[in-house]
Amino acid sequence: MKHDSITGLSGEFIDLENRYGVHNYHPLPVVLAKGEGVWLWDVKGKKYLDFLSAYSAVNQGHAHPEILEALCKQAGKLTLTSRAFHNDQLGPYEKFMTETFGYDRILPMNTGVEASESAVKLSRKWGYEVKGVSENKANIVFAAGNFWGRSIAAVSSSTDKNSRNNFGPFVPGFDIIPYNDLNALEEICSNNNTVAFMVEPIQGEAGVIIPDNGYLKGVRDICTRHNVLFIADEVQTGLGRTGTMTCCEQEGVKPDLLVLGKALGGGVYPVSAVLGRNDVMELLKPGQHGSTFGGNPLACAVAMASVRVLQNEDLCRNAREMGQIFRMELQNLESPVVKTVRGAGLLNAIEIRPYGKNRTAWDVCISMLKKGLLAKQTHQHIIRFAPPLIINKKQILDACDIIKSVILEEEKHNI
Ligand code: IF1
Repeated sequence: MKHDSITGLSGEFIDLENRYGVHNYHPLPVVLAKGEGVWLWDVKGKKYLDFLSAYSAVNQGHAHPEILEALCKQAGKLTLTSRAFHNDQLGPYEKFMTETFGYDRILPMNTGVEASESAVKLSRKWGYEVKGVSENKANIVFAAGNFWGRSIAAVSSSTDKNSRNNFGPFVPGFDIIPYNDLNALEEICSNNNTVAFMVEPIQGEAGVIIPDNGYLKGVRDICTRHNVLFIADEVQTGLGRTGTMTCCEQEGVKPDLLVLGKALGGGVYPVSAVLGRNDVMELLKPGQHGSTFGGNPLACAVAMASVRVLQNEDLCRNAREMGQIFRMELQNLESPVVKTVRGAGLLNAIEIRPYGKNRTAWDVCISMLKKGLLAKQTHQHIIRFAPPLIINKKQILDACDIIKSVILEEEKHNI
């Protein structure tokens, strides 16, 4: 049975997903077939501006030629050896990454949740073997509203009921404090069993929540004073997304463990990593942690190309400049529909004021889709806008025109 989705597409692709796949997403009704740069095309050839970038995993743009070249060249040589043997890509990659980000060592993983969970494991081990916490008493602190993946450990620290419901029992030794609350952090870090605080410099899934100026500096100071590891989850904010290679550096702050993912794979391959200093990273001995695909030659080649593209094309600067234009354009739009416009670099969001006959961010996303722009709400009333960092001034202005026209139509018809 075929049905037409909102974009008039024959929906056999959607029907197949509905019949044979798990419905753990509610995608916008569009079936994509091609991507290049900031552009996506659906199965009927309609063109869209990509303002999600696969949740910041396509910072370099779709099908970047240099990343594809690295992928194809390495794929034709050697893709996967496992770490049972050495390979000729891992060492050069590890040197490149540790020098680029200023850390002693790197633990190569594949997805963001694996790297985040590896940081949790490293922190517990450090707590017992270096800080001297009694066995099984280590406590790791997270911020309310955090999102670091879908594993049992990740959802054990979640405050989102959808992420947690019916997945218990949960991992013990996790505590939650409010985001952007240094007093709460000070208090919980004075407990000697606290070994780490893992936090996003800007909370992505929570709706692009930006902490007060000085928050990250405060986190750094408190963690240093109480001998607690500061873990920055930069899976979404890192690699140019917020206008710098890491978001933390905007406050001149260096976390003890840096978690990267998403765009490290250049939009073509899952690559993630934990970077840290020797006294933490050297605690992992053979057989104590690992991954079939972690550090594979293909991932290393792709990740080096992905980071080099960010550097060579100065995409951090472009993210700062284009993000500034984006926020300026939308902030000038005095609309009863738009409550706030916020963001850093090209990680931005608008918060829709509840209005009209139960109109939500979903309706705005559908209207933008019809006008050729793809973005997705993170919660009922927040829409995240995260285009590839290669976007140019004309494209960002065209996108703003689409967003503004949709907002004005919502105003006219649905207030
Ligand atoms: C989904 C959210 C974004 C992340 C941060 C670790 C991870 C993520 C800060 C885990 C992953 C993804 C997961 C994806 C949608 C997307 C997402 F809406 F779920 F929360 F971006 F905000 N740290 N975020 O944002 O990385 O294991 O996925 O590689 O699960 O729906 P992963």
